[in-house]
Amino acid sequence: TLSLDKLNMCMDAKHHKTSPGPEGLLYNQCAPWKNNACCTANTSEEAHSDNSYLYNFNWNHCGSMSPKCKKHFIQDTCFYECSPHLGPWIQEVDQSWRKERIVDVPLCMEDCHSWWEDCKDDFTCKSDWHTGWNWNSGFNHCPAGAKCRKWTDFYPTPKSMCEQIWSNSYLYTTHSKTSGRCMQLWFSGENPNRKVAEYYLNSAL
Ligand code: FOL
Repeated sequence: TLSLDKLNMCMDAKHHKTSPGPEGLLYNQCAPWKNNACCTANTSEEAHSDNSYLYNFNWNHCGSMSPKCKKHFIQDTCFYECSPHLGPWIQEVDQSWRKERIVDVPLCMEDCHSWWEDCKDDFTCKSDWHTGWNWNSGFNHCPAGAKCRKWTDFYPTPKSMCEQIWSNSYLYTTHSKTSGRCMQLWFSGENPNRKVAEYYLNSAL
């Protein structure tokens, strides 16, 4: 590939732009990425709606997801769709809906913990949300035999949730947001994740 800048690139996936750039306006929770993003304004808006056309994904597959929990899934969607600094963790995959994915992105402990804390009273029926759903209605529902149970039955710890939910997109770390050694889902101002990607790229992962 011509001029592959691992510190500033977009993965080849379902909705990502071919290369990162400014968007002017990104919606609500995706706004922090507006100066340099892999998502379009439309994608950023869709990231905030239930059963969005992005993946037709139904957050409410075990009753309605609490707003405080959903906020983290919206943030995860913004991070996944908009981040231009995931290069060190992009891998090719053989999937119908994307050619590349992220694997083992080191997530800051605070972001993983607050996500789990805000979701731990919700319900789900699966630990890996990437595969095995029933899509008969056009949206994902729990497959036969997968009963809705307490969040903590599937994810006893923040680590188990962050790593399993998107099949190892994330790696749990004990690094804090100030360390420069982990990626942040939640930030304001300049994107702190470029320096983190630079660190891991140079330390050869
Ligand atoms: N967030 C992060 N951080 N990493 C991700 O990889 C990620 N991926 C999604 C959303 N946020 C993410 C996309 N989510 C299906 C399910 C979930 C999904 C995308 C697609 C889906 O169609 N699953 C089918 C299998 C499809 C296949 O692999 O061929 C299923 O069996 O349920």
